[in-house]
Amino acid sequence: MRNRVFIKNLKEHIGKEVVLAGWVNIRRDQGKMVFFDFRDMTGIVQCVVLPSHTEAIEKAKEIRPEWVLKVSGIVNKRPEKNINPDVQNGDIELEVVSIEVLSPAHELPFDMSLEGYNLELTTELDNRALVLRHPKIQAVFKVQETIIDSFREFMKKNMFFEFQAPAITPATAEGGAEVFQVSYFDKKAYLTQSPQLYKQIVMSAFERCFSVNKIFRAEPSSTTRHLTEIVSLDAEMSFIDSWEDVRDMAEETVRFILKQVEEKNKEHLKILGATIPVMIEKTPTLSLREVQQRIFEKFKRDVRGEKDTNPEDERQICEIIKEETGSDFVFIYGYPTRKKPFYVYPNPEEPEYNEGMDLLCRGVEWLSGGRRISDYDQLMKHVEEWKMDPEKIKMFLEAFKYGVPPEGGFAFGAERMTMQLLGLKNIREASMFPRDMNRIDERLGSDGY
Ligand code: AMO
Repeated sequence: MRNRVFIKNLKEHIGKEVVLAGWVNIRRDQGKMVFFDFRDMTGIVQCVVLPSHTEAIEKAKEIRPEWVLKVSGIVNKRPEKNINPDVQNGDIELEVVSIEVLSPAHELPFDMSLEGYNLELTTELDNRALVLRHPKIQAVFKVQETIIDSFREFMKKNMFFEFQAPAITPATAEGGAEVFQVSYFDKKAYLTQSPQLYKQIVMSAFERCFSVNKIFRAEPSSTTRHLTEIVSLDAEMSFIDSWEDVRDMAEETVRFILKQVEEKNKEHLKILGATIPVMIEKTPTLSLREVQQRIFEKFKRDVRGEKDTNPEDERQICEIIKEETGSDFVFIYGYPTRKKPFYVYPNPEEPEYNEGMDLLCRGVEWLSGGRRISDYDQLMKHVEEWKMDPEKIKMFLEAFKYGVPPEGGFAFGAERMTMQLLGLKNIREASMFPRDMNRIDERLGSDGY
């Protein structure tokens, strides 16, 4: 649309006539005048229609929330007594000269105003197409956009090479049964659980690599922290001295992301009432056994000897660390070697424990990673012990046959990060079109075409 002015730039046009295009938020009739709040992707402005503009006032009396309009009007400073310093454009208003209706809207099924909006999650997700217009919902995804952008930015700053990981794979990288099989001509194939094996191959050629990709987990349970389709932020780096180099890179990645969100999403954090998690200078790092001991001492709950943490452990260790250090984050390392995938590096001094790690934030796991086995013979030994068929991962093994430096990497789930950073109660709130056991957008099926 030629001549269109964006609402955020209105102040540059005081005293002049401009053309705006957008949606009606709310309309208020006051005697002979009509007021309405008008929004586009850049903000909101109050419009006032005076009775002297006879055609415009006729139209203004018809318009309803979500009608799409093209509006011409003069940008005026508001009289002193009408200034509202708490809202965008609170010191100006648009005196409407003419209104063109581009698209009327049906009556809304629920209150979409900032204050009145209060939907159950299920209703919210069932009405995603409309609800996406609400500023609180938009704020979540604007923050998520910053998280993903900043991950990419930080990786590139640190010379990681971005590659595109395949979504259809013949192997199940993380093992286990949580995979979706796809019907792929006459072959067996799966939706990728993780780009793990590919990122290690790419690292062996490019030293450092990362990918932003979809991963799929056929999680049979319906929890507040699991989705079946996830945006995974994956990184892999070589020439490490120890798994701690990987941990430090992960920590600096998070620090950068938090800083970017804090700077770029001030308004979004405010509207959601969210506070950025606290990352202290050095994030506390505990072994799994230390974590279990600390939980035992503090809560008298004995999980010592368990092979992994459960959600209760994760909540409790975060509570302990927060109380002691102020940190909302904690790294846990040293899991039982046989409980993790074959590629994880065993601690040479204590091979029954590995150099794998997780990062928890506010009681929930954000990231997994660690050092990997880079020695071909050791890898082959694990392949055998894990009872894997070397023929089936030949392409992966090939990379390691020809010289690979000590290496490691990590992966974050973008939705988990968004959820914990914003203090959302359910991971579905952090996914625009969430997929879980019960939800797959039936209302978008194309079978009926
Ligand atoms: P892992 O399986 O722990 O590790 O996954 C890494 C991160 O992805 C996110 N995540 C999930 N988020 C929502 N719903 C799920 N069902 C789900 N599953 C995983 C979490 C988790 O921390 N290959 C390793 C990573 C590596 O070692 O580099 C892996 O996939 O935030």
